[in-house]
Amino acid sequence: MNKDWLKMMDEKIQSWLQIARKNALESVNKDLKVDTKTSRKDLVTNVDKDNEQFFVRKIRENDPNSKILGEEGFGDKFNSMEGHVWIIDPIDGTMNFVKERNYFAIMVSLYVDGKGVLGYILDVVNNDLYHGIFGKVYRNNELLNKPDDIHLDYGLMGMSAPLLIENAYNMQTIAKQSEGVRIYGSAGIQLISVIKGELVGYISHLKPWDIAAGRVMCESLGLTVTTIDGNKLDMVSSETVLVATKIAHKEILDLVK
Ligand code: 2AM
Ligand code: CA
Ligand code: CA
Ligand code: CA
Repeated sequence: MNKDWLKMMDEKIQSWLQIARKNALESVNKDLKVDTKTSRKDLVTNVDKDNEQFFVRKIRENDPNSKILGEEGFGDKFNSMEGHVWIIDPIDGTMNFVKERNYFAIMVSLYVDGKGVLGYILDVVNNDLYHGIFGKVYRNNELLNKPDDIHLDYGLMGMSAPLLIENAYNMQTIAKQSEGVRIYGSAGIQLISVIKGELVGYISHLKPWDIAAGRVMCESLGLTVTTIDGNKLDMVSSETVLVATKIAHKEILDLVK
């Protein structure tokens, strides 16, 4: 992997994220068009589509032989992680974006032969960029330390509402064992909290674009990222994902049914 090329791409991605951020903040106050996808709880806006098309165009200009996986379908169709694979979530937390105008993120990552090499989560409203490159993780330009390897019973646990309500995988027992549960409605914002050590972990049913950028950073920080069965993520399937400190990850796997 060419370090200079990655450094150059890092600068470009950061500038594209700022353009996508501006688009989101401007549109939310004037011309937001909201549609439903699979259900009334599954929304898409013109900003999700515009931002994804923008990233796809920029990536094709800069890395023409790569494959692109984007939530809104402007990328490519494939099922192998061979070569350069860019993964885009143009607005993560679309429901929050529409209803709260806060707590949403823009996420981009690059995997090379299945290994995460670049990962970006931009907390749009706070303009806080978390990014992983060369095995290190930064909040804006500040290097982040590894979070403490804490136990489940001394940590706040991030979850998704449907899993907790349905008690899928014995989720309510995991919730009770933790110090408390937090549900933010954006995988990206939840993963930022895990990266910062505010949450001991996070469990949600996720698509590759929900976890791709966060995974790069979590693994660099010594956190464990697997499926809820403890298996490796393949980054092309939809999975129930478990991210946690090393110790809590083991404790949670023991509670999963
Ligand atoms: P999204 O906003 O990019 O769709 C809470 O809804 C979190 O789960 C968000 O990060 C959301 O990402 C993600 N998510 C994944 N699948 C979803 C679905 N079918 N409906 C709503 N949110 C989904
Ligand atoms: Ca969506
Ligand atoms: Ca998402
Ligand atoms: Ca999205």
